[in-house]
Amino acid sequence: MKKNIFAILMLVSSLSHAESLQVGAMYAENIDGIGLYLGLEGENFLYHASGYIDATLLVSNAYDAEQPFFGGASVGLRTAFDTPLSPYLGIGVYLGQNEKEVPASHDNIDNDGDGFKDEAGEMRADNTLMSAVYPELGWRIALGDSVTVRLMGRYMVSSFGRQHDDWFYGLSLAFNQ
Ligand SMILES: [Ca+2]
Ligand SMILES: [Ca+2]
Repeated sequence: MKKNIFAILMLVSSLSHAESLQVGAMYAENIDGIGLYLGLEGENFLYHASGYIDATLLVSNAYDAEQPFFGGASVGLRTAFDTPLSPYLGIGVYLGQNEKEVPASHDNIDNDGDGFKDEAGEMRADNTLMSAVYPELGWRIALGDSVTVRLMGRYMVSSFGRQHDDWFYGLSLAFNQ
């Protein structure tokens, strides 16, 4: 998971048209979830739309009781108006995964490469993928030319099923370069 996040951060940092660094935090009450993201947003990605790519960490016991951390990336579009205070609408996609150690002493494979198959206590890493699509809405508040604040609601529709869907409410800050 750490390797993937590093790769995503490298991708984010190589986006040449990006105009601002954004960082944000979200909370979802029903699934007791937390979301953290860090990435880049380009103000005029399309006509009257900004685009972004974020490294995103989602944490919820509802996703996985043993390993609730899902690391991945979000990409999306948001309507953009050239006023200091404006509502906005957006849509995005999240793709992430977690990794946990599970017992592997009955699969006839030497999972840890120590020369012994299925010895007592042998483990393997198990990856679980999760994807989500989300509509987003909120307010965008420009504080001068250098800082933009967003208050947002994001409804995550998860590949894990409807019991994992929830509203995330968040605050993000963008620092214009
Ligand atoms: Ca082994
Ligand atoms: Ca094994």
